[in-house]
Amino acid sequence: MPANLQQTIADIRSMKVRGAASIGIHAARALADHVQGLDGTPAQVLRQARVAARRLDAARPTAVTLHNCLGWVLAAVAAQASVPKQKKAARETARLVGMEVKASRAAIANHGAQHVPDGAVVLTHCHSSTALAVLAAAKRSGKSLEVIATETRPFRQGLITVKALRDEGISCALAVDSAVEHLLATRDIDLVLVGADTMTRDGVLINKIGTAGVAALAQLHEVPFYAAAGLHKFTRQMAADIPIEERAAGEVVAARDLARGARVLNPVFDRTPPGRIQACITEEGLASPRRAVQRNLARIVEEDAWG
Ligand code: RUB
Repeated sequence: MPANLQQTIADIRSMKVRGAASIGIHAARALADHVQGLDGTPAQVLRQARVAARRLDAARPTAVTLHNCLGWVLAAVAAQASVPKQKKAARETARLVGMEVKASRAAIANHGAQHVPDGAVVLTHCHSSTALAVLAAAKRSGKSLEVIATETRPFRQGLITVKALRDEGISCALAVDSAVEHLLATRDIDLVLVGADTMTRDGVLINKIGTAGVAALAQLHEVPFYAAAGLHKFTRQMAADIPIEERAAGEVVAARDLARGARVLNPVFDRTPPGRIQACITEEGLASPRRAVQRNLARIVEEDAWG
């Protein structure tokens, strides 16, 4: 496998590159770079690009942004009748994918910020660049806010979140995941805001493990739960058809600390049903999960590009 492709796959698998949006942008760029080195007829180039895209796609199976961003590059390659045009189209599409994902985040930030009340206390889970963009936009618009970030075991993305919040000058606190119910019960939390790895055809949000539980507890305490999800997070697949990635036991506990013979379960995403989601924050504004799905699916690239 060419070095760049292999390196990108390794970086995604090891979580050096993580978070759905960032994974999608990196993978699209790696695929476009790979296409630059391909030879043969246009059909052969397309075939080799599809093989590379499938390898990249398998690096993290749950976040559909990866699949969509790769699909956009493949569709551009498939549409060209000469190899030089395929290479140019791959390069330009990867660049556009990067720009669109960033523009999507900015649009979501604008809409979302309007729904964060001045003085709000917000609970967030994991590290989502999109959820953070909403909070940063609210802060920049002059609102005061306080954010409680869950630690998000086992990878502890909450530490990235609090660092990013602090860099934005947003007052924040870190809490262990198991404190969520207590915090919802005892603090005046105005809303819960998370990102999205995938939004499925049946309106289900797939996001970092623990999200579904946080949403259930938010519903119990009548705290609105929002998911920031741009176009590239949507898929025609149903939630049950999206595999939930299981990662290594060593991310949870060192082997020496675990009783011999005990197993470790490490599913890293879960499924939040639409009934627990007040709204998705999309590029067009707020919408119910089902409405957001209806709007976005029409724009998602067809699977033909994958062959
Ligand atoms: C990250 C995660 C994030 C989404 C959205 O999981 O679940 O909430 O990817 O992020 P991991 P963004 O750390 O396992 O990749 O808004 O940046 O796309």
